[in-house]
Amino acid sequence: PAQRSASGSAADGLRDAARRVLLRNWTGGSTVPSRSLYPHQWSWDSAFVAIGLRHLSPERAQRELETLLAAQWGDGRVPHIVFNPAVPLDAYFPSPDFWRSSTAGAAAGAPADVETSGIVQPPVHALAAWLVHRADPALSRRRGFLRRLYPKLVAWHHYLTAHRDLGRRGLVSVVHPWEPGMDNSPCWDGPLARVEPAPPGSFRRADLDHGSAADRPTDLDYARYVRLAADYRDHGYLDARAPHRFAVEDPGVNALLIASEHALADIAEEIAPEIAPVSGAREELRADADAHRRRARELTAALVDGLWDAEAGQFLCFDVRSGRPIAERSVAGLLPLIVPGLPRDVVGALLDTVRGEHFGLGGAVRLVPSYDLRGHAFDPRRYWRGPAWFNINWLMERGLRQHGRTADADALRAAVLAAAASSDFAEYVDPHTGAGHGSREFSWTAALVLDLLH
Ligand code: 9WN
Repeated sequence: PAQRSASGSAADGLRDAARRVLLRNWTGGSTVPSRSLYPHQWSWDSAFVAIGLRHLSPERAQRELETLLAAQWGDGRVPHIVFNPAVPLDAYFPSPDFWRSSTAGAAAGAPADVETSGIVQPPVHALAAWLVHRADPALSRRRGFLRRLYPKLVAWHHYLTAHRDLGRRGLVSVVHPWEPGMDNSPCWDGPLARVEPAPPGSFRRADLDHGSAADRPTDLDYARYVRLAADYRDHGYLDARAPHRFAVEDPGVNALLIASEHALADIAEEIAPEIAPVSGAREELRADADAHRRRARELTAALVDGLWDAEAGQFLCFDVRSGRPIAERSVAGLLPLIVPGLPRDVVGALLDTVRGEHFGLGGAVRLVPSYDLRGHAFDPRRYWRGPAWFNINWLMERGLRQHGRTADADALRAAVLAAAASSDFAEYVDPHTGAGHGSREFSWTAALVLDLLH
């Protein structure tokens, strides 16, 4: 009993600390990922934040997603950053004067009253909206939360499937390394090598004011990120016109889209009796759960056909420009574990791979690394080239639990909580030592701790 109360009070302490981070990082309508490094609203961060915030304030969790979706473009895209006009331009690069969304993005339907980036991030939002609803269904119904969000989420998925199937293989492509949220994954090294870097003096990296250079992408990476984003902008952010020299099908992005498509089916079932007609929304829109489930099955089949590598025992990224798979093991290739209805042999192989020598869960490491422990580019501290990230580990925990790996899921949950507690809610940690890197008091780390403690 003494031990139980000791761990009980440790959990209470951690819960309080996580709450304090989320309260401090709340700016009135949304949450910044980090007060110092990322002082605006980020797309997939907000989805993960909402998943934790629902335990603290279901209303704030709803508003987090509503604020993000208020900046949605006319073509359905949800921008990866929504800029706070009160923050000085030099606090984060690239700033609104680089993206110039309200003017350069006008043809793609960028909003006129708010500045955003022009690229996207993984579509975790419908999954987050469904989880937020379930935290307080009465409040959600009273506020018309799902009814208002549903058409926007449908338009978001439609943007991805209609404008971003660049490989014409029924999968979504990302067109910039910032889009899959794993900026400098070794998977992008090959496709990025074909991109002409922007001149070194043509931009100033604000991230190095806050983060150690050894923990961040290199200057050469940044020069290529800038070139790709500027090319997209200079073509009006129109996918039919932009050269998209970088185009990759990422299994993580597609897996999250599928999980979110299943969530859209749940949402459609929930609102079906009240949705017809949706005031203010496109008139033809009806909540159709079956259509969402069908689309989820089609995407799952395309994911397995297009990205599964039986020999590797995991999914691989596919370089649309070269027409070849990318021979690097990113943790993105394990994220399909969260997808319902994967073939049995695929699930079995993924579960072996996560515990095998490349990801080492339960052996060499207690948290799943972002990249192959044995990979030639593995670096335990450099961002997405090895460190363990909390959002990814939250997804892996969910995947393990969904497939009945309860002991592995419990151990991973305990390791996530311990690493968050000892690192002051770090942005990412060394997968071997658990030492914190990047920014501290990081919002999704705190939010997902709250969710796991719940
Ligand atoms: C670029 C905000 C974001 C995360 C990404 C992470 C990092 C930005 C950056 O921070 O990317 O979008 O400036 O490095 O890679 O996953 O959403 O937390």
